[in-house]
Amino acid sequence: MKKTAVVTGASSGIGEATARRLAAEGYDVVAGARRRERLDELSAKVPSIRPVTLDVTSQESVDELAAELERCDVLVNNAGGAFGMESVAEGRLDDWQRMYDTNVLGTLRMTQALLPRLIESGDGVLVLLTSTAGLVAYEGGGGYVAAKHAQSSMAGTLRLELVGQPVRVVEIAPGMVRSEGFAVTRFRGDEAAASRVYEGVPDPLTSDDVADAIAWCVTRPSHVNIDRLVMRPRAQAAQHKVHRVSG
Ligand code: 8X3
Repeated sequence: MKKTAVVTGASSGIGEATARRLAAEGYDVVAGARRRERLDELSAKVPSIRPVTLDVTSQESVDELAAELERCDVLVNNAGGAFGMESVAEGRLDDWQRMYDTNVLGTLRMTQALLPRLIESGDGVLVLLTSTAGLVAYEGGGGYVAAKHAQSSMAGTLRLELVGQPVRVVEIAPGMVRSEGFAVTRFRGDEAAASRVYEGVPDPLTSDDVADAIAWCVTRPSHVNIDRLVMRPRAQAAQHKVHRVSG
């Protein structure tokens, strides 16, 4: 029987790329997201991807998905994102709440709901998509930096708590990824501000690069746990050290 991978936030960007890649690796993929029509398009192109309407901020929605799953070998907690670039002093409470609810509590809801299935599989892999924002702070990072640090520490805690169980806990922490939507959402729809993030940067990472890393981690032999994989484009040596070429 084919293994099943569940990917959240699978309607675009890293989630969509991961769903496609895991399908290519031979998994039955359950692709969850709120934007159902995009998932339906994806599934029409890749039949081993099953679309499921999912809102990780809703316990009911998460429970519904868990109830109809026959098995789960891999869970990729990808849903999340950044809202706003204000300083902490100017940060909006509702943005911080939303970032916490999607990135942190979304991962918690999905993990709690599917952990029994991952254990049952006898060789489960739990993937948490964090960010380099989960490792260092930066100005304007605000609630995103806070949420990603929380998610990153959740990965560490889970690994300790699950030792002895047949589940690996893998944290993927990408730096600059030019993925559909991420920066636009962060800048509240301001496309110009969003594209300045990547201006002059030769080859930021792509969603496919991150999907490739996820696929590599989950397809290692079952005794090999990649605790944390930090990845950046060659042009980004550190959060603040980005090489840009002009015009
Ligand atoms: C996104 C990377 O540098 O914008 O997760 O925080 S960064």
